[in-house]
Amino acid sequence: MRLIDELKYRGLLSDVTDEAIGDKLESESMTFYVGADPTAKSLHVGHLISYLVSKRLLERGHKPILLIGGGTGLIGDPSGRGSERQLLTLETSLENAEGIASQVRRILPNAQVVNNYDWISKFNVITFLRDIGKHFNINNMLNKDSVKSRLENGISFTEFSYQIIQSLDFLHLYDTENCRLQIGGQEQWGNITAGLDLIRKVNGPEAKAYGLTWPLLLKSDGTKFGKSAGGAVWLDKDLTSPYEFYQYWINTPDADAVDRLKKFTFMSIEETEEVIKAFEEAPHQRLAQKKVAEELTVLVHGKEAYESALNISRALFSGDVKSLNASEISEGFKDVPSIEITEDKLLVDLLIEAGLASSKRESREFIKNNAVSVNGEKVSDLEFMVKRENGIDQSFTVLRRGKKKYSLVKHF
Ligand code: 545
Repeated sequence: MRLIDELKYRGLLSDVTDEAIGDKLESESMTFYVGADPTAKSLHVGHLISYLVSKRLLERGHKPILLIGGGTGLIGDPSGRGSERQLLTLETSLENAEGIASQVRRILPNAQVVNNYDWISKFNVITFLRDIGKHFNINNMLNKDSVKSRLENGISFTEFSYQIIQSLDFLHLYDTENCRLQIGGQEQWGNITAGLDLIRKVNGPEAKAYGLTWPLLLKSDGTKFGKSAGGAVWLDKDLTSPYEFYQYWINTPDADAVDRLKKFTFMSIEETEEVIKAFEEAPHQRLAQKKVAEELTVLVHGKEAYESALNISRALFSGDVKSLNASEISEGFKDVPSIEITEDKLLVDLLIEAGLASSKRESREFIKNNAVSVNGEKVSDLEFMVKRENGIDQSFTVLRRGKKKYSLVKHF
């Protein structure tokens, strides 16, 4: 199957600037690029698509350039936004750019990474207005969706000019790296085509370059993709732990699971179809979600972190928390209420302190009725002491009442 048809099958193709790109991608190796502005210090799952599509092109023999917009980040892309952005300081933009560069290097270790601050910051205003500005027609610029949709509420000259800067990047990479293709999300169409126009104006009408976009990621329930209850799902493990990252994908609603499987995994189409069949026959087994969660957690956090996430999920499901180490406990129980104790205590008293019982009488009842477990083991002894020395790695004791009520005891 041609690469372009595979992208179509996976729901990763929105538009191309020229249908000829389909055969071109089969007959020659093409240098292409995708950009990301360093608006935050980490990428989140919504930005993954850029690097996954790049990986698909790379695996078919094309050469990726991953551009970090240290320069464009200082201007602010109006595409897909209803209002003016807060300007980033130079310091933040360059610092964020570093963070993002190291993330994309981990996902695509063999790709070239560039920062457009390196060339954009060198432009002077006279050459910019004379040599570049002359090629831009204000009517065309006003006609881009990113600008048109903002005219009523206002757009600064800064954001209005953004499309010129992104075009400069394409021209720069076309000239210096023989880059022939820019890819991006659907709302980047205007910026990408502006770049193609500039390349033709500067290099003559035969200059051949292409653009390709993928559709916006949607969720079947209308909520925003990439957000969990705790906010954005980041690729940085200090912002979103590998376990939370894994859980985000496991919790994909059934209605979206096949779409995610096609877009986010690298199984062959035959294998993908087999998983889809198995998933549709028994959706409750969540095979599609598990495949996506596995591949992405391994890709972003590594195999060990994936195994640990799986371990935590299994232990929480079965209640066998003893099999976890202290760091897995703190990851898995991050959202569970916790208390801190400095001395050993009677379980009867601790249940009240932890909010798992409302009185001593109730506490005794729960214990006598076999409803309480400590570190995964049922306790029916009313004299039971919770001791630091019996804690998991002598740091944590997990209390559970009934099926689902948990409390994490931290020993100090
Ligand atoms: C800058 C200079 C270029 C080419 C492209 C750019 C970036 C582009 C843009 N892209 C988006 C973005 O989001 C912030 C990243 C988070 C740290 O603004 N003008 O930078 C997103 N992009 C990926 C996809 C996108 C897009 O990185 O294209 O559609 C999201 O899926 O919103 O020369």
